[in-house]
This record gives sequence, C-alpha cells and structure tokens, in this order.
Amino acid sequence: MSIYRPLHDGWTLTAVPRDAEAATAPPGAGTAGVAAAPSGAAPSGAEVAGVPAAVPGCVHTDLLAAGIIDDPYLDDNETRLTWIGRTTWRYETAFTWTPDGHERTDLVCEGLDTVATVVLNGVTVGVTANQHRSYRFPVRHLLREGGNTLTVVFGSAYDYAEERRAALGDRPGAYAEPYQFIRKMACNFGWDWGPTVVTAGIWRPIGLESWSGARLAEVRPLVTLDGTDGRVDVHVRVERTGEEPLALDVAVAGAAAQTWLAAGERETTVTLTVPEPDLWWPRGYGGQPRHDLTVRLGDQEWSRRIGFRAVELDREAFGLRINGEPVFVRGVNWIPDDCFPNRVTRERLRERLTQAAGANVNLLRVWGGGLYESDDFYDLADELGLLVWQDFPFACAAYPEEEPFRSEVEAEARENVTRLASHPSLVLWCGNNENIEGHADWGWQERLEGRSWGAGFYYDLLPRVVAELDPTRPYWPGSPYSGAPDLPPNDPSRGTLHIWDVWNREDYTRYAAYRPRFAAEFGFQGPATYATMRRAISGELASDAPLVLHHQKAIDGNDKLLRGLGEHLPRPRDFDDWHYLTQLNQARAIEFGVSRFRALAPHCTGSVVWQLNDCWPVTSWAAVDGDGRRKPLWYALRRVYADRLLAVIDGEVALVNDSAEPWHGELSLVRHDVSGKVLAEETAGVTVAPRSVTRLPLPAAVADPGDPAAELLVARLGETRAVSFYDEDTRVAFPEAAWDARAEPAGDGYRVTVTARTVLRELALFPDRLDPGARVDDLPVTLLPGESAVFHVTAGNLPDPAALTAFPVLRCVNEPRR
Ligand code: BMA
Repeated sequence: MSIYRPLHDGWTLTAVPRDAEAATAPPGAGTAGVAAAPSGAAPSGAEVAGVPAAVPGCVHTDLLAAGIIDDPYLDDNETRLTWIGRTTWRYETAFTWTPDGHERTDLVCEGLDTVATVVLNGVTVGVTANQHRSYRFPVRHLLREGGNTLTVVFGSAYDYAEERRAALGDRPGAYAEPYQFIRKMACNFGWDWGPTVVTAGIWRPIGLESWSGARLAEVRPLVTLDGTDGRVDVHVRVERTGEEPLALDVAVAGAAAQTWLAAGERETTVTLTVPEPDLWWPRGYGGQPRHDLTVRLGDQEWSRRIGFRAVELDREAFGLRINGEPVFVRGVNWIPDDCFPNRVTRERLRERLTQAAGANVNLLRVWGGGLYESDDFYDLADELGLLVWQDFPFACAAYPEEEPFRSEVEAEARENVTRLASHPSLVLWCGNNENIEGHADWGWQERLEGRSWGAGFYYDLLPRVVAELDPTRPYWPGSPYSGAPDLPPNDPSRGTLHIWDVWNREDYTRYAAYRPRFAAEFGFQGPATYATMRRAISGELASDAPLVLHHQKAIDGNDKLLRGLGEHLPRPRDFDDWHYLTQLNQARAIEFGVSRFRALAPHCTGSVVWQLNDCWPVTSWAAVDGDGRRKPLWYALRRVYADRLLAVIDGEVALVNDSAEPWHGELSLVRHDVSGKVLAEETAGVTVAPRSVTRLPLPAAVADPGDPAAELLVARLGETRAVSFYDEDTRVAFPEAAWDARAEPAGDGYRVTVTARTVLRELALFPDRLDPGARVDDLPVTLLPGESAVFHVTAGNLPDPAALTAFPVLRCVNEPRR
C-alpha cells in the first residue's frame, strides 16, 4: 500500500535579504562579483515577508495575489518587476505528521523552478537547478511525529546563470539574456513576443509518498504495430527495500500478462500483443481510439490511455507517415500559454487545443524556448488527434555542454522521454530550435572561439537517449535542419525550413519564391484583438502610443507591420484602421503562404505556422491572442487548412483535396467587374483524387482581365468559394461600400445579416469591440452586390445590438471614408 499526501497548504513566501543569503542560498547561487544590481526599484527582503503563497505556483503570481505588485501583463508594469528574478526567495510551510507504518516516505517534487534548496526540519535534503526535472528525496528519517517544517529556498535564476556564464565563458544567442546558462524555460527571460518575468517557485505538485517493500518507479510503454497487430513493450522499473519476489500484472485491450521480479531484480519488460486493434490516427485520417494500459504491483496501479499507431519519418523530404500513410502536416507552433505556467490549467489547455483543432490544424510543434508540457497537454492532443512534435528545450542560443549541464540535460531528457512515451500524439523528438542554424549562419562560430555550443547534445546525447529509451519515435537534431551536419541547415530543398525574410524584410508575396520540402516556421505579425488590447493597455490606444509599443517586443515590429501592408491594403489613418488592416494583412500573408505550400504537395510535406498562441497580451505572430481570443488569422487558418482548399495561384486554380474522399463536381470560374456584372464564365467537371492536388491552368477568358483594376474572379467548387482580384486592393477601383444590415437576437446571441449593395471587400465583424465576451463565428467575407452574409455573434448582453452593424464593429476595406 502506498499513500500520497500533497503538501500544498499553509505556504508563505519571504524575500531573503542579500546579507542573509550566504547562509541559505545553494552552492552556485552566490552573488560574489557576478550579479548585476537589480534594475527595478526593489523592495528589500524585509518588505516581503510571510506572504501567503500558492503551491503549485510562483513568486510573481503570489505577489500579485497579495497586492504587492501590479499585474505584469498590464501597461508597462513589467519594467518595474525585474528585481523579482534577482531576489532569493524562501517558501515555507509547516505540517503535522504521524508515522503511517511504512518503511519509506519520500518527498516528491514534480517541479522546482529552478535554483532550489529543499530543507526539511532544518536539514538540507536536496539542491537542484533544473525546472525540467522532478525530484524524489527519501525523508522518513527526518520526519517528526507532530510538527514539521518544509522550506524551499530559490536562489536568483539570474545569479545562477550569470555565474555559470562567467565560469564557462559567454556564448552567443539571439537575446542578451543568459537563458542558455540555466535549465529553465528560456522565454521567461523575454522573447520577441514575451515579457521578461524571471520566475521562481514550486511550479508543479509537491507531496509525501509513503511505501513499503516496493514501488512502481517507472513505466515506459513503447507502442508499435506488428503487421496489423498492436504491440506494446512495457518497460517497468521498481524501487524496492526488500528481496521478496514481486508479481507484476500488465493488461491492455483484452491482452494481459503476469511476470515476476526475482530477488535483486529491478527492471523488466512485458510485451503484449493486441490482435488487430482499431488504430489511432491524426484528425482527418480516422478516429482516436485509446485503450487503458494498466500495470499493477501489489496494490499500486499505474494506468495510461495508449493508442496503437506507427510513426515513420522520411528523412529526405521530412515526410511523416502514420500507420504507413503519408500525412501532410497542417501545423502550428506552440509556445508556453502563460509566462507563469502554473496558471495553465487542463481547462485552458483544452480550450487552446480545441482552437487548434477548430482551425483544421493537425500538428502542434512544442517550440524549444518553452517546456516539456504537462501530461494534460499530451493527453488532450491524444484525444483530439493532434500530432505533437516536441523540441527539446533549447532555443536560439549556443548552449554550454560542460557540467553541470551535460548531466542535467541527460537527466531531463531521460525523464521526459520516459514520461511522454505513452502518448500516441507524440510523433517526433527534435533537438532544438534554430541553434544549428545560428551556429552555421549567424556568426556564432567566430564568437565561440572553440567553446562548446550544444552540438554534443543534438548529435550525440539526445539521439542516444531517444534511441535507447524510445526507438519507436524519430529524432531530428534541430529545426531548421537539412538532414546532415555538414549541409546548410536552412536549405529549402531538404529537411525543415524556417522562413523569416518575409516579415523581417520582404513582402509576403515572396513566399511564392519558396519550394520548401517542409516549412516548419513562417509567420507574420498582427495586433491582439481589440478587447485584449483594451484590457491590457490603459489610456489612448494608438499604434505608436508608448504603452502599445511596450506590448510589441519584436525589433522594429510596428514598422514591419506598416511596411508589410505594401500595396495590399490602404495606409491606416488612425488606430481603428491600423488595427483592422494590420490584422487583415497578417491573415492574408499566412493564407498566401500556406495555400502555396499545400499546393506544392507532395513535394512539400508540411506547413507549421508561427505561432498558435501567446503568453500575454501582445502584438505578435499568434492566431489566438494572450487572452485566448481568436484573431482574424485564426479564421484564415481554418479556411486555408480546411480539408478542401481552392486557391487561384499564378494563373492556375489549385484544388487541394486532403480528405479520404474524391472531390468532384463542376468547377465554376466567373470573371466579374466590380459592379458585379459577369464578364466571362467557364466551367469544367473536375475530380480531385483523395489526398492529392490538381492544378488547372485558368482558361484565357477568365485568366486575362480587360481591366485588372476593375475586375475580380470568383471560383467555386461545391461548398468552396474563392474570390481573387487581378490587382492589389490599393489599385482596385472599388466603389464606396454600401450595404443593408440588421442584427436580431438569435440563440445565445445575435444574428447579423448583411446584404451587399456594392462589392464588399473583406467584410468583417468585431463584436469584442462592444463586449469583451462576444465572439463571431466567421470573418471576413468578400461579397458581390446582391449577396448576403450571415454572422452569428455569441454574446452575453449587448445594450445596443444595432451597434453590431456600425463602424468600427462592422468594417470592410472599401467602406466609406469617415
Ligand atoms: C523564430 C522562433 C522564435 C521567434 C520567432 C519570431 O526564430 O523560433 O524564436 O519568436 O521566430 O521571431
């Protein structure tokens, strides 16, 4: 019998004054001569003492809850909070304990962020410095009947990292912060979409586990297919205090086996075969059946839901095959959903992953500047059929390979490869984000002067760990990467590609010049939704207002937003224009890129848009903003990642059918003038085979406009419709928009019907302008005269529904000038 008791109550938080640190700080967290002075106005340790603390939690959220700091996500409060990351923090609690008759009691820490000294009743039981690991300390001999005290002292992450940097020599990175010198979520130190909020705290559960005789220490199920049979090799490790034989029972989907561990044995493998199980598939390819796999040792039970499926990676094309079928990846990059990951609940993950699935996404790439995510994350991905590509947590820097990092990296990799082995969604381990590219292309080699940069991790240690512990999953050394260390890593013709010249320098039409095998990152910024900006920023909202600029972390971000409008959209005259047009342009840019990459299948095998989500309210590349609201890009992703895509590309119609059924029907191509008059019409019967792309040249009558500035093309096949113009919007002679609109209560919100009297370019509705809780089902839509659009708005309460049909809620590109 084992007993688990969480220790989540009664914690307090105290800032340890600098002069008291020597006595409490762990080795390596000293301050001697390396730490810069705190840059914010720092309350002294005496000012923050005995504050009630949440466990799991972190210092920032505790101080916020206690009213000691302002919300780091609002205005520019971030700038006044730097001292937190430079302070030593003490968490303490007291608890009573009575001997429970067990031989062993362990203190189990599932996550300590990061430089921690764990002290029980005055005795140090552990000194740790890795947020990505869990720890277990045998403490039975230290526990007292009656009152006990548990203290966890967190040294400053900055002090630790800066000291390591001084000892090992500096290494280049994309940011001036020392994130590569500590095993902690890198983006906590600030990123080009994230604030600098260097956390500390007991960020995952902590508790006491008592047991006798033996304990199930580790279960690592490796699931493969053997022909049409499912096979699972269950690797089990036990920890034991005695030598009596131990019975182990393993069962899944009607198959079961018992095995015995003899005296002295601590590890065994049990193989179960399940004849012809229903297979687990990514969404769009089949169902996600899962089976309970249980492992029993005495009265201890470990159980996870596994899915039978096989993964292969074609290393030339970077093509994923699931159960033998090539899968075109319609992906998004995932960053930590909050700078304070303790706030990311299962409900929030469900909402976010459901948003990904709702945008017709089939893969999430967990980016290397973040975390190995929680069990909930992968469990939800399993359930929703979202494939997961997991980066090891290394990003955008040269990383030292010396101790303690070599041992820490090996330990965290072993733990997480084991922890995540049961999840069918997890299909790829990747060594890092952009570190191989940085080393090859960003001038790092000269600056390194021969110092280690992480190559030993990406080419040796990590692939060894994956091959040993989980040979069922492919490993790829980094992204971008071309398949061999001596090849240029960001070569479009091999492996994975990151495209960043668009956004940084080029017009988005440059996506058309790429023929990637696999586009693993490309993105374009847009501001957060209005309601999110309004919540996060006080005072005037103007694109160049200082507080608005504080929520833009990319170099020259707002200049790039404006430059990116190019000739595609008019110049904004005010904040409302800026907000609408730059959001729209973000959506267009990505729609432009993704439709081209999909049309290149099977030469191109995947597109992973940068990025799905945000960690706070910010102007960024995200489709869903920091408050969880969907930006126009989200709706664009849903269209451009749909199973069936119709796009007019360079004088051709591309018909992408990524479904299991053929797509046939009559393709209609109609050339109109901007008044709606039909100028030419062509039709053709088409059949697009399942999982294939057909490209048809446009017939001359619809390919060549009489006047490119005054005409447009409507292509239609079945339910799918695409409107394209022959010229950029800024050159099209649009009539001034006119429409009839009405809003009426419907269901749990309103139905807004808009009937066009003129062409309406990119008609969109932004109900969050009226009520932060209001959402619209779709946007934008381009209408021809006489056509109608019906928007469904979900909203609690709108005092004046007619506002749904007026500026700035309802807008289009050719709306009347105000
Ligand atoms: C890539 C990513 C991130 C970054 C993004 C936008 O480099 O890997 O590091 O946030 O581009 O610049």
